[in-house]
Amino acid sequence: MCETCGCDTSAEVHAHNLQTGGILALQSARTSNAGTHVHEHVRPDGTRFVHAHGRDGHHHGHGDAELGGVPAVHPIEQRILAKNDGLADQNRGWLAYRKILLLNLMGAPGAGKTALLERTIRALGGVPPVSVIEGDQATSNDGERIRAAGAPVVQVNTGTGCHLDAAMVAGGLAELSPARESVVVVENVGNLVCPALFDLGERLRVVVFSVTEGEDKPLKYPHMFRVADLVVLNKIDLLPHVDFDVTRAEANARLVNPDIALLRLSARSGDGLELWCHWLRHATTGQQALPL
Ligand SMILES: Nc1nc2c(ncn2[C@@H]2O[C@H](COP(=O)(O)OP(=O)(O)OP(=O)(O)O)[C@@H](O)[C@H]2O)c(=O)[nH]1
Ligand SMILES: [Mg+2]
Repeated sequence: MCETCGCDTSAEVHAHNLQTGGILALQSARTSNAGTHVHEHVRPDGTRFVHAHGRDGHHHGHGDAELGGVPAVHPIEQRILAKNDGLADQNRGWLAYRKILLLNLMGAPGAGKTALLERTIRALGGVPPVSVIEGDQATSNDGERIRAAGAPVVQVNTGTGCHLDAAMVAGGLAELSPARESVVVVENVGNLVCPALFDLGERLRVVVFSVTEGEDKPLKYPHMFRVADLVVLNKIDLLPHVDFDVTRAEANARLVNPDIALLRLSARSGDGLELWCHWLRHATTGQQALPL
């Protein structure tokens, strides 16, 4: 059992590299040896080999005011989170050395995370290059959608786990080998609770929140909105058909996080996509996130 969130992480976590067809078993932050990644590869021809390596990234300061709002946790949970944070710092160092922007894309199941990514990959047209670590409990459906949109992707299946952690992302990064000065987006498992607790080593956190979810979600799941840099309010094409007060939803988000940036968008119609791509491109310059 994962004492942090109640999900069962004793199940095997698998990564599927959709470029090579390789499948490997990953460890979670709970079970991994800090700084060492041991996993089994299955080559496209079906042969297997076990592979272990350390990370060469230097340590970075956490600078993580975002986690200041973590609710009081049990000592075992604290140990899991502390171990995860150490691995996240290693990811951060590895990424900083290569000037890679890691973005953690979170949100409820069906909010439109993959739809947003598909459109983003097509709109950016490779400038900057984007690759994706896809998190889902099961299936490579989203990974296949990302591949069809034109980006390299590793699909991580968490089994019964309800979030990605820093060890899984480290395994995904090792498998992806992203280019220097590129963007890696982690689409986290659809969930408004646990992903907010686990630092992956990302520089930016974005919550996709759709107009079919109800305006009160920032109040009911405040931690997710507290740790986010940006809320993408998605599916605005549906506004004429749903009972959703955009102004109230945005006020609720600002109530829990006065500094949060907000962007209205439709991954269906493309409204707001240009501004989102501009925000993303600006983020790759390493400057402070654009206020929206
Ligand atoms: N009308 C409308 N539908 C959308 C929009 N964005 C996504 N959808 C639809 O919403 C459904 C869920 O979209 P996904 O992109 O799979 O959502 P997700 O957040 O990736 O879902 P999980 O990965 O399961 O957590 C699909 O049927 C999409 O076509 C939008 O802007 N407008
Ligand atoms: Mg998805």
